[in-house]
Amino acid sequence: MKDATPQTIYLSDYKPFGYIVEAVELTFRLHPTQTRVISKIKFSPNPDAKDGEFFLHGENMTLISAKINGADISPEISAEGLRANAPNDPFVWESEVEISPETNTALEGLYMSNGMYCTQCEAEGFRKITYYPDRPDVMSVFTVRIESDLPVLLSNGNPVKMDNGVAEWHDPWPKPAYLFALVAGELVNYSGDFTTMSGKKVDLNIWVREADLGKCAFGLEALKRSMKWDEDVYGREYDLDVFNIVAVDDFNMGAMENKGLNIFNSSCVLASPETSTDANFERIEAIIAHEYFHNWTGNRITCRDWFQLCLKEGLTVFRDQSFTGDMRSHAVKRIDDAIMLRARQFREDQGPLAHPVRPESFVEINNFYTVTVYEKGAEVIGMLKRLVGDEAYKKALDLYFDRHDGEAATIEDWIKVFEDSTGRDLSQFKLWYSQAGTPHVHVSDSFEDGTYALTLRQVHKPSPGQDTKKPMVIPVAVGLLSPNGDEIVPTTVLELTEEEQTFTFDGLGAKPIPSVLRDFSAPVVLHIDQSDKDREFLLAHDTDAFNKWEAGRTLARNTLIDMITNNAEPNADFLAALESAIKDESLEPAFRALLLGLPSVDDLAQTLAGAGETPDPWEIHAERDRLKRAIAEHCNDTLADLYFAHQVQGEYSPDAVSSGKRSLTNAALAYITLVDGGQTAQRQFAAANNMTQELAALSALITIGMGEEELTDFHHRWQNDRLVMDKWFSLQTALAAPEDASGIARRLTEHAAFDWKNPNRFRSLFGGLTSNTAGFHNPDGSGYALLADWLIKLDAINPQTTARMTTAFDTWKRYDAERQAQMRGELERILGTENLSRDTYEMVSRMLK
Ligand code: 0A1
Ligand code: ZN
Repeated sequence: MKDATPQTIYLSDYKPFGYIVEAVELTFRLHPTQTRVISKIKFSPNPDAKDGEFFLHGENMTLISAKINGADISPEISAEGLRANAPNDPFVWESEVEISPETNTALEGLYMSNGMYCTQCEAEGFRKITYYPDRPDVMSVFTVRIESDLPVLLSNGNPVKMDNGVAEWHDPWPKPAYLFALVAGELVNYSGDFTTMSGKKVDLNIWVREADLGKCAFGLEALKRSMKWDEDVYGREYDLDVFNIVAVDDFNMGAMENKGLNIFNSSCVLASPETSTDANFERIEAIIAHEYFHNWTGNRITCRDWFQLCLKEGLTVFRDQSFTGDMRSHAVKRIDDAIMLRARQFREDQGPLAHPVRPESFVEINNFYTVTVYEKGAEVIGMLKRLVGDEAYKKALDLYFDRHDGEAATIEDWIKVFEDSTGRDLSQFKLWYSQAGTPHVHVSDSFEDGTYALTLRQVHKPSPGQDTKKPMVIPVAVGLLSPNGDEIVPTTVLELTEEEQTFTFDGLGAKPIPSVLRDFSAPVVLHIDQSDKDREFLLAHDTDAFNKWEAGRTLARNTLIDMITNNAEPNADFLAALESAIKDESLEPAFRALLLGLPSVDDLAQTLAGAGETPDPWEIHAERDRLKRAIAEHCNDTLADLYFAHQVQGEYSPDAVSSGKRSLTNAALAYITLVDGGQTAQRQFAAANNMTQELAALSALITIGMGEEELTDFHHRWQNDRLVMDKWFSLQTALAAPEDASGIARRLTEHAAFDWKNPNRFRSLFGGLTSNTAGFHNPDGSGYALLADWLIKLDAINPQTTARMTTAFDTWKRYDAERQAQMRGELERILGTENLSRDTYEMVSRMLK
């Protein structure tokens, strides 16, 4: 193994660092292979620490000199850092190290991307820049000097000096090293400003290469909307003179919230109508908001240790979701989030990688930036808010900011704030942070003498390392409808705290139709025996948008499962109910587009596996296709009407209303294409003046095995635009027919534009393939083998992205013996690779356990 023997780190072993860092001064002499980093750090003994050992993290660097209080020392150096004898009084540490950004392909620490210097320090990248106590509970004030001939030199905080070849930055807010950032390059800025609620003007910049200047306007406006929203909704004001965003082409994740200097994967900030889809615009707005919101939830209040990651991520995701809901549509956003959570987080919870929202141990922290920590972490905040109510939530947050500003906090601190401000005992609620797995809630009901009784029972399945679990607090939002469609009991939150509980509603004239788990009030799997008739009723009458959609989705899922397991015909009542719902002009178009979506192949495989069956992705794919065709034929005229009636005319705008209409017409187009031989899609492709229309048409064509000419044309027009070319790669692997997908993917790896070292390009090709569930699970094993070959190759240069992409195999135990054997074989082959990274080692060995 390349890394030292993997060591497991435990939450229970937390100990504060022996020293306080009073101030940090860093000088960077930039050079592609011989960058010098000179540090001067004031330390003083930490009175709260028992252990006074002076250990500084440091990896992949050459120590040139080290001094304590001006005297040269010779510290003991290992692969992880250095140890020295330090005084028991305040002292000054000075060191000079040499690092090589150009050969840093892991994209952690200081590295180069297309001639530009940039950094990524979360979680533990700062230790690749200089010797330092690289842990989030060590916070300090940083002053940074950058020496380079490059024209733009950026770091955190406010600019102090900008002379020829030298820039100085000072960040007055104490921060952990993971929030440090530096950027240097030939960049230009798209700028604007924002006046904060106390009247302070902040300069805003998005730094890009000249060719991308035309793709910054939307991001800047999104930033201003985020700043305003955080003031209006959370009372949080920005706290520096400048806010800089930089777009970087080579980046392992989406973006990073470095104090005052957010660094973005260019795919998450650059946008233009010609090159970006509506979905891209919405995502960019959300990520800009997310990173900006971290300024308070993450930066001003950070995490004591990495086990507390959900403290900043769960809360910040919850905040960005609320923001998107406010900017666009709450109903549509909630449904989108639930689809995503079920597809990815429920999948994680069901498999060998399941872990609590706050894990208790890890080998490589980068492997825990997961949907569980982020998205389930956000669900936990949403449940807390639902349980205490909006007012109490606001009060608790004010207290959180007051009490913990400037601190590195824990989940215990977070819970305490709610307990202190509401007087509620939240010890049982806290189980959401420690128990892994998706709870199941079973519902039964009865009606007698005007009293309706709902019985809820919670069931918890074992997950790795957790065989038995305790009952949790589950907020189940419920409404009751009378048989004539009136809502007789508006949304009420039932608090399920015991294994089984019955809730009653008195004085009812007839047995109501229950609408349970409204707004997806808890991240659980709901089991409720409702007839198709009741679901059709809810699809037509439910006042809760989520459950209205859910009723349609369950009907679709039920008919699909029946088609898969019993070779049944598509349910005619479902087709009729769907048709009347999508015709309903009182429903927003984006919502109707969601009604037209079907559960994915992976989702259906998850459902079948959950019911103890062995799913066959090819069969699921075929039956899903059959249902799609049945919908297309049954709703033929309605789909055509919708397609023409909701076309957006005039100049493109990514606003919620226009993009909602496009999502409806494009959902219709996908069905229309199944029956019209591709004519409508070809026409749309030829006429498109924006990427949303262009890509939707192209996708519809590829799905029916056409689009060859259009793909060539697309390539020809967009070959010089990296982000659009990513779409070109992913479309082909994601939409290929099951039997063709791995062959197409393999051929694309030979394409001249397949720059595999660029994470976006690698992800677009292979992420496309693995999202194509049937294509990836080709029974001949070719999808598995291809992915494993490339993961082994990528691991040698970029462990982080490799490790994340191994999760494509995390469902291996779901499938038939042959597929299982093939996947296990590939996992074992990866694990047996010489010099495998710690990241990939941990992921693969967890999957094989
Ligand atoms: N904190 C960032 C995400 C992020 C995490 C890790 C990274 O490198 C390992 C990079 C970015 C966020 O939540 O947006
Ligand atoms: Zn985040």
